[in-house]
Amino acid sequence: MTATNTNFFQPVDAAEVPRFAGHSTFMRLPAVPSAAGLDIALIGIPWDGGTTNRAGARHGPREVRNYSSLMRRAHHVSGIEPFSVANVADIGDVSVNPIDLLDGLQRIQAGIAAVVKEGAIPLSVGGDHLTTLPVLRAIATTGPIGLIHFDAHSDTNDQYFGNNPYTHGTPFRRAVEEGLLDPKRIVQIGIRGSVYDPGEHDWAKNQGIRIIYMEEFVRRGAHDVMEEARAIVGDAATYVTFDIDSIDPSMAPGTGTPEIGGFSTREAQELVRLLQGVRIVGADVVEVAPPFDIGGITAIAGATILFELLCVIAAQVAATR
Ligand SMILES: [Mn+2]
Repeated sequence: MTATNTNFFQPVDAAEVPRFAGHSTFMRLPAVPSAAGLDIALIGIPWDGGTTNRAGARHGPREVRNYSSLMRRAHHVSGIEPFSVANVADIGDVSVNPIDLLDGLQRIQAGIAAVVKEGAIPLSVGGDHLTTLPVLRAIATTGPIGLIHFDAHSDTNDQYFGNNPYTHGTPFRRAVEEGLLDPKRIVQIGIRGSVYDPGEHDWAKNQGIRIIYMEEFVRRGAHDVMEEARAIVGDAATYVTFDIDSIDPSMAPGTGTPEIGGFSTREAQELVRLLQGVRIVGADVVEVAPPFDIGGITAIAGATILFELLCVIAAQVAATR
């Protein structure tokens, strides 16, 4: 399955050029102008216009690029060499509009649609969680897809501040309403924290969305939970979204809406590795907010989860080539 191709883009080797030198790109890969010829396109979505509390995720892509210089060529557990079995590069950031929400959503959708059109799998870094909605609009063009969603919050609320339907607390409700996601193929893992109302998750549950609260994860463990998650999404097209606030704020404080009692970074890595076998058509890491980070630990977590996702998707590319 390791059909390696020496024409694929390769990261700068840290044994030749130190990590702190050179251009800052995802995984130290070349920056290319489009997704043409790529299997997996790494792309930034520097937009936090849907943030309801602490803003700053617009700065996420740049900091994740910076700390992704810590990633190396191969995964130490799976043995996957993502840059040898898949052609991967950094295609830059999508166009955004920080002062117009609806135009911002349209620009993000157009940016991801350009990736999909080239046949590449978009692996993006937000941005707040509302960015996942236009990404899904660009990907789920032929019918609803499945979703594996790591988060402290369900993000299935309806309206905020009056009649505003678009915030980072509403993307998955909108995506179900728009027919982008099949609610019976959605699983949310790590949900926790106080709620606006005891019935806050009733809408999601009534749609058939499976919510695995943090307390259930702690009881069952990663293997059992991910076995169920893989069964829920089955063999069909599935998106994976990783909100960095699913990780405990002691390990990922730089985020908009921190909730204690979260995953350790080690648990998060294990969960992502257990995605192996899921048919992933796109994935993201969202809500890294550098203004609230300390020593870059949240950006390191975001960059490492991005690498974990990349390795799982690259293995899938290699297996289906
Ligand atoms: Mn979220």
